[in-house]
This record gives sequence, structure tokens and C-alpha cells, in this order.
Amino acid sequence: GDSRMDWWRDAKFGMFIHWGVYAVPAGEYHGEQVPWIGEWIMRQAKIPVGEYRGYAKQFIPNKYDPQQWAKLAKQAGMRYVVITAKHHDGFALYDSQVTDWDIADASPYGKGLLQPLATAVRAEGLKFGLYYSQAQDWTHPGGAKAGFEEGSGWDEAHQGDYDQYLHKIAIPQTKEILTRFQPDVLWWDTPVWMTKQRAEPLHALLGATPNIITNNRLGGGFQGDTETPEQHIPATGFQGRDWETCMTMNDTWGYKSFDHNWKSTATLLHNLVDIVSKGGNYLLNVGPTAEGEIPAESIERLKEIGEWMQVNGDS
Ligand code: FUL
Repeated sequence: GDSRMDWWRDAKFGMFIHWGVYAVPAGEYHGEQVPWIGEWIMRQAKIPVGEYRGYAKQFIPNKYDPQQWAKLAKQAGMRYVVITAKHHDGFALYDSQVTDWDIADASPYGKGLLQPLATAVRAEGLKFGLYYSQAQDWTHPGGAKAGFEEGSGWDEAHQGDYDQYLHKIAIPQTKEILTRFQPDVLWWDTPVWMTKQRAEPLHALLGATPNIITNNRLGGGFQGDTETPEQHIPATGFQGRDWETCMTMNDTWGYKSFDHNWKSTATLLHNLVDIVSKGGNYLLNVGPTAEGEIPAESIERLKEIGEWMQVNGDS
């Protein structure tokens, strides 16, 4: 077998973290509650790039406590953590050298958020993974779309071609995150307009981290290691393929102040058992606030899951 996959297959349960400046509007734009998932607010409300950039000035996570997050994951029985290094809004949670649209340069916080988490998570004996949006980027030229067609955005600032974006931003940033953080997982997303030719240089970078595990969302025909059913549990799993269901605890990945539609702990445990019994992994999401706190409702559920694990888990 492929021993590279051993830890991941054994892990069963992980924490997904969607965190970024979208936690500042927290689902609201000009006093209106914007429908759908919070991390998509920029596109949903067609917020101009210049205005969206302003949110970064209020993204000051002074309450961020990576040790607490790592312990919370560990106590819940999770064995890995995957956090958004950069989501579709293009904002990097680390100090990127190829843009100033990152936490260190665009926010008064002034320093990276990923290394402290990588260190804390690994200190708890958990694996550390990164999510990276390689195709959609609603801030840097060439990475935005209004529909699902290439190169059309909702702002002049979007003008540009994807290949230019790929070489100026996506490739150098992928290189940065792989070399700086040596992630155990790279979680690509939404391979719109990816072709074999575009995906190849991204795929080639993975050679720098030979044991890395990647999902099936790079695009261009690359299958990666894992299937990624989103917000649902497949009836029977996948023949001959590893898989991981990712799911929210309420109805959003990124923090929304008014989403109170929380699943019960019983439902979350049922999902975990259902997924694991079918051979999959469960990547359960938390969406921290702009101040850097995991919502109390999520903490409460993770603690209850941890209590169940004490009795029923294999430690
Ligand atoms: C989707 C993204 O578009 C969502 O924002 C979220 O990150 C989810 C896990 O994947 O495709």
C-alpha cells in the first residue's frame, strides 16, 4: 500500500478553519444580510476591490490563541487541522512576499497567523494542512469572475488574464506556503478554468514536499489523493479512492454573525460515525471571528464531541 496515506486514513477526523477578512462584514453589507456562505460575500454583494480592502483594517485578531485552537481540536479527537492560507478573496493569512494583500501588510495586526498555528497544532501531535484557492482570486488582476466564465469580474481592478495571475500570484504563493510551512495536506479549491497546462506547474511544486497529501480539486485532470464530497455524506463511499466529507456546523464556512442554524452535537456525532463506518474522513469546519475567536457554539459542540470520544474513541 501507499504508506504516505497511513496517518490520514488513521486520522478519520479533522478541523477545517475558514478565516479571513470576510469575518469583518460577517455576512452583512451596507446594513443588508447577504444570503449564502459568508466567505463569498465579496462576490455575492459585488463589493468593489477598493472597498473590500478596507475590511482588512478591521481584521485585527488580538484574541487569537492558536494553542487553544490546537487543544480544542485535539480534545475533540481530531488528528489534523486544515486552514485557509488564502481563500477566493485573495487575502493571505501569512506574510506573502508577492503581494501586500495579506495579514502582515494590509492589517494593523502586522504579522502572520499561520506559523503560530502550525507550531501549536504540531506540538499537540496533530498534522497541519493548508487550503489554497489557486483559481479564483477576487482581488488580484486576472483571478475574478462574475459568472463562471474566465476574466470577467465586477470591478475594473479585475481586468487581467488568468495566466498572468497564475504566474504572478498562484505559483509563487504555492511555492511560499509549501516551503515555509511544509504542510501535511494541500487542499486546492474550485478549479474553474484550470487546464492541464495551467495545473501542471502547480502540481510540479508538490515535489518540494514529497509526503504531502492533496485533494482532487487542483483541476486540469489531476486526481490528487482524496475525493472531497462537500456538505454531504455519500451513500457508499468511493471505490478505490480515499475520501473526506467537509461540512459546516451551521450553514457557512466563514463567520456570519447571524447564522444560528447550528447542527446538534448528536447530529455531528452521527455524521462522524456514518462517515467513518463508510471508510471516509470528516473535516468539520469552524469559522473564527475577526477578533480571532472560534464561536462559542462551535467550542461547545467540539467539547461535547470530545466527551463522547473519551468513552467511545480509540484514543
Ligand atoms: C467551496 C468554496 O467555494 C467554499 O467557499 C468553501 O471553501 C468550500 C469548502 O469549498 O468550493
